[in-house]
Amino acid sequence: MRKRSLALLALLSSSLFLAGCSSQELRGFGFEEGLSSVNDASLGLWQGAWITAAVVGLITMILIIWPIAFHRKKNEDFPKQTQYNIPVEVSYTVIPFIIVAVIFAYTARAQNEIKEVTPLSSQSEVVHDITVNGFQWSWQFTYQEAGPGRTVTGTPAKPPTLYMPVGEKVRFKITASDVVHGFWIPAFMIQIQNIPGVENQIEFTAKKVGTYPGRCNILCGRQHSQMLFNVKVVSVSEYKSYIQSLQASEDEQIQGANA
Ligand SMILES: [Cu+2]
Repeated sequence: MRKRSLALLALLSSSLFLAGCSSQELRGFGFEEGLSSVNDASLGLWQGAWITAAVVGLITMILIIWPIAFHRKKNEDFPKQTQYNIPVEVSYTVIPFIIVAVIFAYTARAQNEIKEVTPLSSQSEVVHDITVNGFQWSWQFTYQEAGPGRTVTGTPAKPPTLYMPVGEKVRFKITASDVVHGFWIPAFMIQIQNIPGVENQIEFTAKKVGTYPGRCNILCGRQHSQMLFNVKVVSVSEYKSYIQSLQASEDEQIQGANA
């Protein structure tokens, strides 16, 4: 028995090791802390939900294993039959209700924080505007600061790069040309649907310089898996010079790979 549990432990730890999880990712259950404002709002909820699930799972497992181990058939006597146990029935109704209510409250709080968008009229803080349009089979990024027509368009062969200034808010307008797509930056814990004829909005701040993969996460057709892009979080001055390079560009339609 002890050998088996040791083997199980070795298997578990090696699988975590092989999965390439850093200690920080392990703590964040697969996500790194402090990468974006959305990630700040969601990570606690994500960790809390997993811990709750683990505790509930453990208690359930004990409740199953305990009677199997200690209340096996002992003799041929017909066991005592019990009907209705009001305290047990009340507790298994009330406890899950409390768990769901607590998770719901934290979810609603995080969601309100994530959905908050600075009004267009607000002059008090720097907010950049980028439109993200999904189409079969890539992405178009339009930076309002670069002026009209300066759209970066990707292709499956040349996935586009989305530039974001570190530490400054970006207000995204999310649209689609044909079918529903899903703008997804896994590391930032962000997912919002691109819906034809609808303009969704999300605003967030990237907090750490680096390059992060982006994907489409709504099955949108044959080449859905090729709808990739990169998010490049750069310093504010680098972002400005990128916008200037877009303005200086001769082409109306800028290929994603140039970006
Ligand atoms: Cu798509």
